[in-house]
Amino acid sequence: MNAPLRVAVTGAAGQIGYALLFRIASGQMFGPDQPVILQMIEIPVDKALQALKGVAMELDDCAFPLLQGMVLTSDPTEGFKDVDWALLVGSKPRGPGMERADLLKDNGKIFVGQGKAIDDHAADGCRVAVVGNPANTNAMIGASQCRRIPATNWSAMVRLDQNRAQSQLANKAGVQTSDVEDIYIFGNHSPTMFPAFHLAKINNKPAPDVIGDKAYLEGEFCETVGKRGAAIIAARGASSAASAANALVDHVRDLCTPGKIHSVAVKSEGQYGFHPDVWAGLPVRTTADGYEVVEDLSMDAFATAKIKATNDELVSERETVAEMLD
Ligand code: NAX
Repeated sequence: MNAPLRVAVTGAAGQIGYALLFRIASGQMFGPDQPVILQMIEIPVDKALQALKGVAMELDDCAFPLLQGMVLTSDPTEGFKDVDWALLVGSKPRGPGMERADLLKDNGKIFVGQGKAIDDHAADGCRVAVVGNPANTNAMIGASQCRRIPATNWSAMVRLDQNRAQSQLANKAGVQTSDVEDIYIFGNHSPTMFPAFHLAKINNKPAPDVIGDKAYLEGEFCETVGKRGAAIIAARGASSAASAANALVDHVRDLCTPGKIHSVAVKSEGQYGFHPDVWAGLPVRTTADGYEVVEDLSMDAFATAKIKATNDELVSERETVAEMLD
């Protein structure tokens, strides 16, 4: 058996937390030989901490062989102490009538504090995955606070969008999801994202040839993937939780599996025309010690225009939170 990994999860009593923690503790994120210690962080409010206690009781009741310890806390210093992975799920939801700029700023403050706490207390080499929205910009803010933990150790999740796009293409083509490959998300985790269908393969053939409906791919497909979160809320009366937790399992597992190519929001270095300082969904190849962005994939006029639109949104988010960037 390996030494246990310490894994911090913020927002641990929330709905994604509830769908996530059991999968980490059962070995689905880090593998069947990797024990874990869960360091679960919630806000210092009785209701949240009480709910967190209940989640910990249920984790106990699963008697997971890989779960070697739990920390329940509202103190980021304690929560991030010595962690190898920090999964930043918790954030403030958008309230009725709240402006997007206010949401960006309110959440930005959370990620300033968490970025500093991670830099001060996490293990050397700690890796960070941000789920809490606006995820790309929150990752940018958190990473900007760090001096010890490099920005390349930070990522934000666009994997749910990749999984949604893969499933939509499979449904449209009447094939299994495993028949669909090379579908990647470019840009923001928001309706402006670009699911790059022109690169996808269905049973090793170009997806546009198999689907044979350009208007669908450029219109309904992109819109369905981009607005799937809102459609889930309309249907379920609550936002995506199990699918988001599942996507985070995929995101982290693939970031730990050299050779995997998958969609991750990372700090842009100007690839594909993204502003060099925004955090954009890009196809990355996991390497032995991190990742490299897959470059030089072909972009046609439609793809270039979609990337410009999502880049413009990321640049404007960056401008809104500029004073929080260290
Ligand atoms: P919930 O409201 O169910 O849970 C969030 C939890 O975070 C709450 O228990 C809250 O007390 C806690 N929290 C808030 N601020 C915190 C802080 N500073 N430190 C620790 N805990 C804190 O939301 P849930 O449905 O779990 O969603 C969590 C976040 O994921 C939201 O921001 C949501 O928008 C985002 N999502 C991101 C997705 C992505 O693909 N990147 C998809 C799913 C999801 O919408």
